Amino acid sequence: MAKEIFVPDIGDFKDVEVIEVLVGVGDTIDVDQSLISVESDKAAMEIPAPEAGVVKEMKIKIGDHISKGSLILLLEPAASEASAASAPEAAAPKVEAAPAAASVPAQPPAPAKPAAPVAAAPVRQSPTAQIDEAGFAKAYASPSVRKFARELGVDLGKVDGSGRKGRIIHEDVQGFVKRVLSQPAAAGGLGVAPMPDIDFSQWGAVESKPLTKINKLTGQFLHRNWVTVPHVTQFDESDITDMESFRKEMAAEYKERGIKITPLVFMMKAVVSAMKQYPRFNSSLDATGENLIMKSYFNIGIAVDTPDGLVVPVVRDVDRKTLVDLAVELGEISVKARDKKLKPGDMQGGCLTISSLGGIGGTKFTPIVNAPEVAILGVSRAKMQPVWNGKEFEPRLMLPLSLSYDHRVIDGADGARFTSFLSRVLSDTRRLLL
Ligand code: CAO
Repeated sequence: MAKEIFVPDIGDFKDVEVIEVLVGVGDTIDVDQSLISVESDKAAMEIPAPEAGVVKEMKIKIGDHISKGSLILLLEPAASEASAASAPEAAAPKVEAAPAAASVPAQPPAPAKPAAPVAAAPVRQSPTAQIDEAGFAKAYASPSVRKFARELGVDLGKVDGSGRKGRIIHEDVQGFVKRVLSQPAAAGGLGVAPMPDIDFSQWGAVESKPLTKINKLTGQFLHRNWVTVPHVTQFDESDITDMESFRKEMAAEYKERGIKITPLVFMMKAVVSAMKQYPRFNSSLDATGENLIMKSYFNIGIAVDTPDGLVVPVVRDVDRKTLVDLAVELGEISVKARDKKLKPGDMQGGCLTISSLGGIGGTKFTPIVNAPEVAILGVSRAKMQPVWNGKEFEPRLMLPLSLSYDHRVIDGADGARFTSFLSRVLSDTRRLLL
């Protein structure tokens, strides 16, 4: 038999307007589920179901005015409650089920703190921005809408209300989520305006040249790394005067054997030495972004400029090779790269990349991290500079270093420690023996 569900004791609220009907005929409802929202001049509140069951008939509609004792609906009690329904007290509205616990004042102007049950609702991962609690509290919405918004992670302060007097209703929250999800940012893009399609020939003669396969591939990786890795670039310099005089001696010796010894091989060794000192530079974030994979091998990628674009072959086990071994290998991979003979495997497994523009020029630059590596060392052209030795200026050969790193993995202090260490090793290559 259907049971009449009345408005319980709702305190000072009398003749208040029904602003939302939250259930309909045929709905199966739980005990304490909100049935209707009412609103007075001062606040809004929800009336919860005193028991579970199926709604048989609605007795009120939006716009009606109700007070304690008004009939809300007819309910067919759930099986477990059916027998208890015959008890006289079960038929009467339960005052202890008063809406106080489920109620949240929701008038628009007064900033109110959401009631505990709402504030405690889990905030799920959502495509929306973080919730501004002050704006959320001020939003003009009923408790059930607030709860709904919390569940979806929607910041009510950003939602426009289409209800009476600008009240935010369920449909407004749903519409907001749909709009956010349909924006490119939610799909992993950046939500930036597309580049306009411009006819450049309107200003003069032009020629369209297709990008090479390497240009396109490199472009994709560089773009991904540029937008997904939070970069910091640490600049430093190293006094390589002594290293250069030693290198020149060696270079003259090995030139007859067809081996070219450039500053790069010293840098490869010095970088490995710094990676051993600061192991986070020899790591990668795993796909979840929650674990660091620490590596015990030392493979260094070398950026090589070719007529078709930039490639990064990898020199393996640099820690186990001599300067001469590295010079030979560097010569070989440079030729392979420029002759397009590199295989995909030759460009995999790198731990940290060196991009040396020292043979070309420039003072410093900001290289892009070759993710999933976490750092890249940019090297510019060494230059004679006056350096103060405590008594006088001395001409010293100074090498500019630019270390870009992934700030999710490496802190600024470690970035500076790494380049300082590198600088010391290059200034005194005897340290490579330690
Ligand atoms: N300061 C001063 N001189 C330097 C130097 C430096 N930092 N680095 C190299 N040199 C000198 C070398 O000693 C050499 O001089 P000599 O011919 O008198 O011996 C000359 O510059 C040319 O060196 P190199 O470029 O042929 O050799 P390398 O070992 O320094 O570099 C390679 C090899 C493959 C890295 C280089 O040829 C190359 O392709 N560099 C470009 C990398 C690049 O494009 N990076 C950018 C990536 S982001 O777009």
